[in-house]
Parts: sequence; structure tokens; C-alpha cells
Amino acid sequence: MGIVSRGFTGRTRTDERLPPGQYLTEDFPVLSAGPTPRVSLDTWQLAITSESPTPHTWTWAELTALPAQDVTVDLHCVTKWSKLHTPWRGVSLDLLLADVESVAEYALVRSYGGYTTNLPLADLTDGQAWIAYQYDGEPLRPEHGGPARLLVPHLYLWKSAKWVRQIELLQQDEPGFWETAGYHNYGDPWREQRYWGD
Ligand SMILES: Nc1nc2c(c(=O)[nH]1)N[C@H]1C(S)=C(S)[C@@H](COP(=O)(O)O)O[C@H]1N2
Ligand SMILES: [Mo]
Repeated sequence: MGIVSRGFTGRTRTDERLPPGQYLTEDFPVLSAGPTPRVSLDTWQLAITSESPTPHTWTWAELTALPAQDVTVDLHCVTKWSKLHTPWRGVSLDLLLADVESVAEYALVRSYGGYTTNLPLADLTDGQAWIAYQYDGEPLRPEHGGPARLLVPHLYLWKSAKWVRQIELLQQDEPGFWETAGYHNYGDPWREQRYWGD
């Protein structure tokens, strides 16, 4: 049989994966605005709250019993480092939001330790966001957000709240910790939305 040329294999060049103003890093820097909270898996809980009086909650056993996805994504930090092809395992927000009925258009994400960040609810759906609990085949280390963190790789990494505890669905946008301090409200790395006014 002859060899059929398949043309492009879908691989993209590294420089095409690097948003404007970013540089590549091989290591995995830790950026935390405060001390690393230690959360016991016995009491750990994730809640999705909305205008409905009954929150949707998952214990650690419940979360990790759900079907998980393995995803390899690029990370872009507003401090200008990017790390390509990072391997995570977690539960898609599409699955967690499936039974949540809400007219909300915004989400405010709250972490153990008090950190918050906001984003449109649409940015958490359609295969764009996960509650990640493994990195590179290992339990997610506490300094990187373990037991579990939000992973929203298409936005700057400050939106990927470590030690995630609650996703509050809101009808009005409410800026989080860095957004209140002058970071961009949306944070698209491809449009270089670093700071308020960008
Ligand atoms: N709870 C919490 N989540 C957080 C932060 C934080 O300080 N607290 N820092 C954010 C910022 S600014 C970045 S760049 C990434 C860093 O993730 P890493 O430490 O795993 O690299 O976490 C984001 N999530
Ligand atoms: Mo950051």
C-alpha cells in the first residue's frame, strides 16, 4: 500500500501557543496571596449555590466518585509565565452544573482561606472548566490548590481558584480578590487583559 499524506497532524508550534507578552517556563511556580490552607478530606465540601434555597454539595468521596476527565492544557499567569501541556484530572463543571437550575449569568468562586475570583458562568461550561484534583498523575499538591482547585485554562491563571470551596451563581457580576485590586475583570490572555482598562 502506498503512503497517504495526512498533512497537518494537529500539532501546533510552540510560539502559536504562547499569548502576547508571555514567556515559557518549564517549572511550575507557586503563586498564593496567603498561606496554604490545610483542608481535611473528611470535612472538605464543594458547594454550588444559586438563587435556589438548596445548595448542590459534594463531599470528597462524592466528587471523586464522579466520572473524571484527563485534560492537557496550557497555563498562562498574568505575571507573564506560561506553562504548556500541563496534565490534569478532574470533574467537568458541565457535569457539576447539569442539575443546577439558575437564571444566573455570573459566578463568584470562593476558596478555603478566603480567596475569591469572578467570571461569567458561560466560561465555566462547554468543556472549558474543571474541578481538578490530580496533577501529572498525582494528588494535587496543597501549594498548587489541593485537595482540589478550579481549572479554567482559557483565562489568566488567577481565575483558577486554588482550594475551591464554593461556586456562587449570581445574577449580577461581583468582582473577586484580584479583580477588586485592579486586575482585569475578564482576563483573556490572548487579548492581554491583564489590568483594569486593558
Ligand atoms: N485560593 C487561591 N487561588 C489562587 C491564588 C491564590 O492566591 N489563592 N492565586 C492565583 C494566581 S494569581 C495564580 S497565577 C495561580 C497560581 O497557581 P499555582 O500556584 O498552582 O501556579 O493560582 C490562582 N489561584
Ligand atoms: Mo497570577
